[in-house]
Amino acid sequence: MSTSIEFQLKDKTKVGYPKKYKVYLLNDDYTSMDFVVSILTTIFHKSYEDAEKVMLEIHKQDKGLCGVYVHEIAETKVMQVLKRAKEDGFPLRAIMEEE
Ligand code: TYC
Repeated sequence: MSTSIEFQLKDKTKVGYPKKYKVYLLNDDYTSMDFVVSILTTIFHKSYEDAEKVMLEIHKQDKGLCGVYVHEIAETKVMQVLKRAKEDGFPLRAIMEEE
């Protein structure tokens, strides 16, 4: 018995690669450099040295790439940054852009 549900499921199957999203941190005048480094080591799993480099790049260029992820993970990273920033009283912002 060939059922229409079978065809519906097949038609909805996604093929190919999922879209990727770049997550950036943005510069501001109030967030401490140490806090940004701690965000980069804990949420984005950078080494201390890489975290310092990215933090300084953001400080000088106004924005810096922290990582590239599928949509759900990128969204989670942005939310984690905003939550930690709020808890610590910093205005740090994170954004995501389709790659
Ligand atoms: N500009 C901040 C300062 O001078 C440091 C900073 C770096 C803030 C990166 C945000 O995403 C940022 N304290």
